[in-house]
Amino acid sequence: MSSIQIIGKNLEQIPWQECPENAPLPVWRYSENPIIRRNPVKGVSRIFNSAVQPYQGGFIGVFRGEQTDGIPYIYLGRSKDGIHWQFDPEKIPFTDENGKPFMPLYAYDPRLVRIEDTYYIIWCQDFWGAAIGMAKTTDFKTFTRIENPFLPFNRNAVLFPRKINNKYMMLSRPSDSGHTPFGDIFLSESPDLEYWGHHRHVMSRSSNWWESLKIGGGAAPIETDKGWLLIYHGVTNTCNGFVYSMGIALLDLEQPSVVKKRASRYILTPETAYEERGFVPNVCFPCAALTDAKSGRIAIYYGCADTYVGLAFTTAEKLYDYLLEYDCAGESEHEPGRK
Ligand code: BMA
Repeated sequence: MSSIQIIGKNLEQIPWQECPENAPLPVWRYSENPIIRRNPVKGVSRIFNSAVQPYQGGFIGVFRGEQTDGIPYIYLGRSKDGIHWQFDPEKIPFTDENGKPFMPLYAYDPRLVRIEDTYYIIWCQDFWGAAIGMAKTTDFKTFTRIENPFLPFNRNAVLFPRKINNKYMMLSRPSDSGHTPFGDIFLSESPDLEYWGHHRHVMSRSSNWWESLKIGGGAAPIETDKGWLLIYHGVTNTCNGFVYSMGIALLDLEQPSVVKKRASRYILTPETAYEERGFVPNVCFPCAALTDAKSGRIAIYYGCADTYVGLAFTTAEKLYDYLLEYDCAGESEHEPGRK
């Protein structure tokens, strides 16, 4: 067993189930999955690809709600235990910098990241094509948009939970406007969350079959004494369409475009009925992870088949052991990613 320490708060009430005996992978599913089922809110047929945070002794989250007219928006949900959720009946009422209503044409795959006392929501929206949208809140009542960080096309972004060398850091995956058949993870930094630059390449899709088409950030990186644990998604193509699995990498603490380790094997892949069957079959799409620094426990929230939300568990130690066992990071990945 290795030793790795999560750097962050304790979360005694983290949702948790012990690892089953002979678990084949370092991540195991909650036995009552999926935790959010079809038609969870009036006018919303499916909630998936969603993100949560501890809040006021319980949990709060931003949820991708596919409305019955097919348009995705972000809904707010609250929970006492992180498992049973109550949703607001209306989508999140974003405002612009002047307090006027701001509602993008669509909004999906939200991440929710806390930096100091502010919560940031990062999602995909229309900006003459798919691009990243952002907003902030401190009270989950007022949600103020921030300038779109990147040019189109980009459909997948997640912030780091603290500044690094005094800069905000964001991972994203530049793409095309459709069901992009390519994609690597890049890092951008900003002094103020408005102007982004110093772009660096972090990781490419690889020759490992499960991530050979494209990859993209998942949960906000988890800080540990060994580096940032990045739970991400990797996609492969088959004669029956894309398959989305979860992967794990370890990024350098001070220079996170440097990949220290990367596992050649997935940590979770669609294997259950609720992951294999749904609106888009064969999708495990991680968007958030709760952590308890004291125990090293990690609870992952992931979208299942673009239809449900699932919960899965692991520990920092299990992920790190797996990285040590299956590390495949190449020489070029140990470099900062600048050309
Ligand atoms: C990606 C995103 C995700 C979705 C996945 C599988 O391109 O659109 O929202 O979960 O495809 O359909």
